[in-house]
Amino acid sequence: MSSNEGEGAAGVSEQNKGTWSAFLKSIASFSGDLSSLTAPPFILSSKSLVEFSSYWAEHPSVFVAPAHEKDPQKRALLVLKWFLSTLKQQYASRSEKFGNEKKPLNPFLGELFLGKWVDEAGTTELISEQVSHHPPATAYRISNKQHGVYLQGYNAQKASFSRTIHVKQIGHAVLTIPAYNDTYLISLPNLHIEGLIFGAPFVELNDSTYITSTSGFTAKIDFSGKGWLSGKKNSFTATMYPTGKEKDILYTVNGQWTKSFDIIEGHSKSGTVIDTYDADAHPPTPLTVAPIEEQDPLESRRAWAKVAAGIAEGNMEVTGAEKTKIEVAQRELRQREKEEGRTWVRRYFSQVDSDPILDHLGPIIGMSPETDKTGGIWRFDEGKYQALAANKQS
Ligand code: HC3
Repeated sequence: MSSNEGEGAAGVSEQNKGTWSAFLKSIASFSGDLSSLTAPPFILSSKSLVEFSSYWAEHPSVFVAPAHEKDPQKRALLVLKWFLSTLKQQYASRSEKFGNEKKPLNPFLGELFLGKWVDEAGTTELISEQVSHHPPATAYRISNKQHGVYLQGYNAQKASFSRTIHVKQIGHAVLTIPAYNDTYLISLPNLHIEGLIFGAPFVELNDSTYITSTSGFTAKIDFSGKGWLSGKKNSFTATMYPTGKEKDILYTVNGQWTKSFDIIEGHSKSGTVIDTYDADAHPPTPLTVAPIEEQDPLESRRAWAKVAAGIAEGNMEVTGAEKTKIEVAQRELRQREKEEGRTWVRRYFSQVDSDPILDHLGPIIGMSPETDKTGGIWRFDEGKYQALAANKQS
């Protein structure tokens, strides 16, 4: 495990030290679904994993910026810039000052997280739905109709243990800008947990991730962290090149995804810095969600309200009892569906057998659908969405 800049800042209290070391021992042989990982009560979060889809667009202006760039090469660069800007929210916002990454709630099948961001970019809408329970998979669609930018995707995780928890992300995201007939296929970074031994867990990204577009550009992002002797935590280097010509570097982007990064035209050594992104200068726009009492019973914060209250009070009896109620109700629902020969109807998404985007762009970045690990290929169903909207109006 490499050293941790935040180590010691959080840590486990004297009283919890025994439980924490028992937990560390128990995960040494862990592999598979993160949902089956049993964590000590003090490391439980009241936030469900279905909420995590919101991290993709907490800076709506950066999200919609590519729609205003006519040049396809510069547009692809703005997509890369937006993707990099999301990483701090996705992977570090829950443990900003010190390692404090907690175990999120496991969403139940059909769980929803709905909201919108309203700011200078207009209205950006979020729809997130748990589309599969075994294996767990979450799908989402984020849209800004005013600017014509649409993102959708789904993800699942597989975990293994070797000195720490390693998480492989399965799934992908697809960004479309219909005005230019542009589609970008985005792969998801693998990660591992650092600071576990100090009781101050935080996420570090590893390996590489890609964005490739129908307009003919590919970006490769290589992640690295702080090693024993060198390097800074949360570091990356990205290069963008015409698809298939990895050596013809158009742009290099490097820096720390939690802090700032430089965008360089050409190679990092010979090129000029043309833009800099500083995460601190871009506070996120808060997501608006309906008040709990107005939410649908399947909406995450309403469904988990009693569990969340138990966690907030540190009352593990209430937390456990309320969690069990949800799990039992879910098991009964599945049993009834089985008896009646039905399956759960996803509200906003549908399963598809294949997807032309994946077929076309997937091979460029070595991606093929792993349907056994995500319960299928999931796509936003505009028909379902329109029918729901029409129903609401009548
Ligand atoms: C691994 C993770 C759950 C999955 C989280 C994902 C991959 C979900 C999709 C989002 O778009 C991106 C994302 C960000 C963070 C990932 C979480 C970090 C920690 C959590 C584990 C299940 C918790 C492990 C337990 C412990 C002890 C570290 O708290």
